[in-house]
Amino acid sequence: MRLVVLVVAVGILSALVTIFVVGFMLHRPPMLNAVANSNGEGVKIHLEVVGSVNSAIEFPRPTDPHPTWVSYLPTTILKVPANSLVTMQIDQEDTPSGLRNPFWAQAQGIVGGTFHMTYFDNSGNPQSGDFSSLDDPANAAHTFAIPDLGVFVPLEGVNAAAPAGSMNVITFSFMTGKAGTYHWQCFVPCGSGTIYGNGGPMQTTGYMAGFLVVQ
Ligand SMILES: [Cu+2]
Repeated sequence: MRLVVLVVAVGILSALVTIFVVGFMLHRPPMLNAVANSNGEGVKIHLEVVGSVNSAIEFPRPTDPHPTWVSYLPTTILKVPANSLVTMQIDQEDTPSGLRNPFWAQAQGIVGGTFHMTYFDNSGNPQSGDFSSLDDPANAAHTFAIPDLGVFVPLEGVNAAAPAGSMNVITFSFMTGKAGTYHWQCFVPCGSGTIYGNGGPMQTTGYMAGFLVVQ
């Protein structure tokens, strides 16, 4: 009798572990295909960055298992063509967390060396310009970085003086090379409530990390 109970219990446990592991391994966020850029040059990807998934304006994910996590939206699996110009538009709505390493405040690996940004100054007035870095690394909310392609772009946090619901719009371009799958991620430790801010959304594909699928 004891042996039967033991065998059944072990069977149930291993089935649960298998379901968990397979489910974890098979879970992949959806893939976003780049679209032809309206200016006729290369392709374009449009993303939104939110302080919590449930505050999304442009790309809501109502069934997300982590509605309070910081995230790129709608997804972080991005498909782009090889040897092509890719233009990114990132609508950044989160407030600053600050860079632990000020080095990442410098943009790298983008066409022309600068990104265009519309933002709000300390008086809450809208401004825009082209920048090669953030004036103050403490103003970074997130970064868009593809280390294997040498692409690093700091994303300025929305100024506290900006009207509610404001976003900074950051656009920049980079070139893809040969086909492959390249990891990309945020370098601001923005996973609040986790150890040193590096857990949760920082470690989970679909939030602050993803893949650039170059084909
Ligand atoms: Cu981040």
